[in-house]
Amino acid sequence: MCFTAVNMSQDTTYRFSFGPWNISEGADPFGPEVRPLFPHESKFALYRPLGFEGVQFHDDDVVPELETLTPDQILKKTSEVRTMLENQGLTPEFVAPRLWFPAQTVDGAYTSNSAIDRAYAWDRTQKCIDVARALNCKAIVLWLAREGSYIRESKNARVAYQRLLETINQILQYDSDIEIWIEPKPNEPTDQAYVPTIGHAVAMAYASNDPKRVKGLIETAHALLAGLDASDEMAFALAHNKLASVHLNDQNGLKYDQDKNFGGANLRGAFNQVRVLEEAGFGSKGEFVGLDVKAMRTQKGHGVTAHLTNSRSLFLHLVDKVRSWDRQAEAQMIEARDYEALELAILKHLMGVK
Ligand code: GLO
Ligand code: MG
Repeated sequence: MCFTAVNMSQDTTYRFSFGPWNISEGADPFGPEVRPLFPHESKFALYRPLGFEGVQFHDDDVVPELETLTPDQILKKTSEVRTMLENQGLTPEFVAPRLWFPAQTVDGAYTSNSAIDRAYAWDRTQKCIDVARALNCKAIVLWLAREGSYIRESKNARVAYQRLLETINQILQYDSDIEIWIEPKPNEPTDQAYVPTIGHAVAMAYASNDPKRVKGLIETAHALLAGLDASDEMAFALAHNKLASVHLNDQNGLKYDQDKNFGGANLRGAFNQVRVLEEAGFGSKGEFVGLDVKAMRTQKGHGVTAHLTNSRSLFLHLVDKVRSWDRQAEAQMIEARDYEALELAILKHLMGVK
């Protein structure tokens, strides 16, 4: 295990990404869409003008209804999307198998109690990797949505973790280049999810047959739902060289996964995430700053994107705040162990008052 040396600050020009699901029509579990349909294919033309160059995909965002298609049909559709991305100057950041929709994954995918359903999950994962490779995309994301339980007694958690590790090793063997980025989340849709934190994900990486190809994607809201500080979670992954991407957003307390605008609930928490990323040189190896934000249902429009551009610009304002933060004064306050002064200085810096 090696910890990377501290790499204080940088002049990274950040590149941003999001997934097409972040432009939505406002449906929630209690009500239907409230905005006119904005077709998937029209979303890609918005990326560059909005300041984004990375696209995050689910497998069926690339190839709709991929289950009903032959391998040749899947490849044909994928190559059309690849050409479209090239024409638009966009990079596919990752492809994630959407393993939470199909009937076969009601009780989980890789950790389902049903061998037939686990076989389905593996088949779908292979298809997802094939799509990623054909898109020239180097990573798949595992958001382990239904790998967990509604009641503890329904599954053997030890066996479930073994099954997850077997799947990770199978993926590594199936494709000798692909990286696996695990996106931890502690709950929702299940009551208790396996791999709830980045610590669990990093442990899985080290236990795998090729640790350097297994990394993590940290979402702010998911860390907060686990009762943890998102910037500390990011710092942990960065210390292990395992932060492949982020899903920046925000969360107001312990409730459903809100995907609020970055900094919308806790500006200081957002500042600290940016500070940790900046200090570690995140982005300098081509990593994207990903956003996983949901537009408010109240927002009017057709193809609503203000939540994306606002979160991106908030991030960039906070980069300025990190870069203009007086490090000498900080060092003196830390040296004097005057954390009262340090806290006030940070709050005033964020408010822009002297
Ligand atoms: C849900 C997740 C989800 C994933 C996406 C990519 O809570 O955050 O949005 O990020 O499906 O795997
Ligand atoms: Mg996410």
